[in-house]
Amino acid sequence: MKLKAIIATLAIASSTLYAQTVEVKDAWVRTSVPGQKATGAFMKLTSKEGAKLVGAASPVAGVVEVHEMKMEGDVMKMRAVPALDLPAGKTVELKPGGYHVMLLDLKTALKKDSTVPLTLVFKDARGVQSRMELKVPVAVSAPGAAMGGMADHDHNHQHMH
Ligand SMILES: [Cu+2]
Repeated sequence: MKLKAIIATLAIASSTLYAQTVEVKDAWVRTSVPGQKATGAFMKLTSKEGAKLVGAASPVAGVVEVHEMKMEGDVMKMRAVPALDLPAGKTVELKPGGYHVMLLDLKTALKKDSTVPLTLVFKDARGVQSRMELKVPVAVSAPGAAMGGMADHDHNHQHMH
């Protein structure tokens, strides 16, 4: 399975020369403890032209998926989605409790203040794939977030702008 993922990555490497039209802001990965198998990566994505986030990869995780989280009745459920729509000019927020990039089969504990390499794979309206390489900071909760994660309420809903 890992080999398959590597081959898929190589297959699209040739399209990395296309201009990036997606802006990534406020990316962070949640810390994990030794033995923990999964964590999430969160960020704000703004695509100049319509695009889709169709995949992701990281050397610290065996499997990386784009997930959606939502309430079904009283139960919070998450599931993998094949693609996340990025409408032109609209900022799509990946955050705890919503869309996120799920890092599964973690190979190491992710420590606060370290960084994690993360590759995002986008597909534009013409179906052309492009990759973006990121170094994402590891944090306990969203850096400077106006809205904390589900368990973090130390910011009293201050709106800075
Ligand atoms: Cu998930």
